[in-house]
Parts: sequence; C-alpha cells; structure tokens
Amino acid sequence: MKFVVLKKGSIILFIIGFLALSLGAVWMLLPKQSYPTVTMNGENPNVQVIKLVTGEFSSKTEDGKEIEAYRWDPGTIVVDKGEEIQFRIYGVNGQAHPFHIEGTEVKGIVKKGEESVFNVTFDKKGTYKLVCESHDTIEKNGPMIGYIVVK
Ligand SMILES: [Cu+2]
Repeated sequence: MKFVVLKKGSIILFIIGFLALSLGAVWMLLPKQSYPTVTMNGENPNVQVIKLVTGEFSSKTEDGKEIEAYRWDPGTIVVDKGEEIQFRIYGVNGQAHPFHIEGTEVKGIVKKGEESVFNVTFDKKGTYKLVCESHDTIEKNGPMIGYIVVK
C-alpha cells in the first residue's frame, strides 16, 4: 500500500498557488477599458466622450482699447490612437465658430447655445489642431486653436 505524504509546507504552497490562479482568472475576465477620470458614453461604453465649450477672454489695455480672445476649453486634449472619440462642443461665448480638425475630414460649426456633436477616430499618433476658422489668429480675436494629442 502506498501513501502520499503531504507536508504542511506543500499544502500551504498548493493553496497559495490555487488562489493566485483564481485571482488571475478573475482579473482576465474583468473589462479591460477604463477611464476613471473621463466621462464615458452611457449608450456605448466603447466611445470616449470629450466635452468642450467655447470661451472668451476680454480685457482693456491702459489706453482704453478693448481686447479679446476666443478659446476652446479645455484647450488641450489627450486621447488614444484608434479609440473612437465623441466630441460634444457647447457654444457659450461668440455667435458661431466654424471649425475643422487638421489632418482629418472633420469640419462643422459651433453656435451659441447649441451643442455640436461628432465622432472621430485618430489612426495616427501626433498632435492635431482644432481650428476655428473665424478666430484662428490674434488679429482675428484668437488664436482659437485646440490641441488634440493622440498617443
Ligand atoms: Cu471661433
């Protein structure tokens, strides 16, 4: 008759190994995509939603001249390559901002009190400019240019 002799140490090792495998299996089954600090789209969790507004800085120089600059806010956005992004841009300051994103087919207009919604996926890494065609330079009350960093 043969007996299998189990030492206390080997039983503990077996239990630890079993627990590690179980935890690994649970971790593998968990959903992989999470953006803890960015709003997710409730209807489609695979689309990352980025919300912006149009803003305005205004001031007066010492000789009484009014100066102003329109801005996208936030002005810099970081997204992942190959990820579907939904932009939701709400018009607060300025009547209308016709825009395009350089290096893409994206173009549209943001009007005061309205939300402009479009989806875009960036297939190449780089920094893309969101350009307001009415306010793209300081002379035209800009620069109203946002930077989309695709990593
Ligand atoms: Cu503008």
